[in-house]
Amino acid sequence: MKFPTCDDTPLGIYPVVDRAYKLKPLYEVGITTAQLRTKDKFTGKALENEVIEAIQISESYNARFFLNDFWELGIKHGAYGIHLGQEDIQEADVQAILDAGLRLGISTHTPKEIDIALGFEPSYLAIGPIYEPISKKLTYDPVGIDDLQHWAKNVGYPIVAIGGITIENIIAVAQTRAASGIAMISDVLENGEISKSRTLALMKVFNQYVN
Ligand code: 3NM
Repeated sequence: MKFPTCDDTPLGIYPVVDRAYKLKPLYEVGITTAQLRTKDKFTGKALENEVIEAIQISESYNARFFLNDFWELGIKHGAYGIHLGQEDIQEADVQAILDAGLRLGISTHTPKEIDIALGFEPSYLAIGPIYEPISKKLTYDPVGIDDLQHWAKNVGYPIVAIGGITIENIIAVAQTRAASGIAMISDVLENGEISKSRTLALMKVFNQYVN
């Protein structure tokens, strides 16, 4: 098991959105990696249509599009990659994702979970929550900057930092240079919709430190 890499450039600011239509404004300002995480918002044909729309728009911008959870739909419609949490990874047919040539990202929150994730030789590993998450309650304590740096050093895979990252604290994360990608749900939004200016501000900090 060895998943493909995510190409040469850092993943960059990595927004996680709940609707496919939110991807276009992100790509328009130069976002190169994004994730659709609809959770239980859609089912059946509506979900599939959302996935198709997301993949089509991502392909037209040559963006690295990761689908959260729904690995079968991701394989069927040719997503760039699949992102799975710790429980999902145990239930998914990881071999099928690999055989289809998709990338795989895995969420981790502790050194033990990092070890488990490394067993899958993924394309990247997400570490979080760096700070208290804004949009999701987690049972895990925030990892913080020091542990992010420490854990990332021993991993040997691209890291995505996630959880509570905003324009106010992103400099501390970027300065570690530990992360190939910095992911967020909330801070690219304004009143629930994509804010291009907020996104650009985050990208500016990332590019200053990571590129
Ligand atoms: N996963 P916000 S934290 C989806 O630590 C997600 O695995 C996390 O949202 C993890 O940018 C998180 O609003 C929520 O804090 C990120």
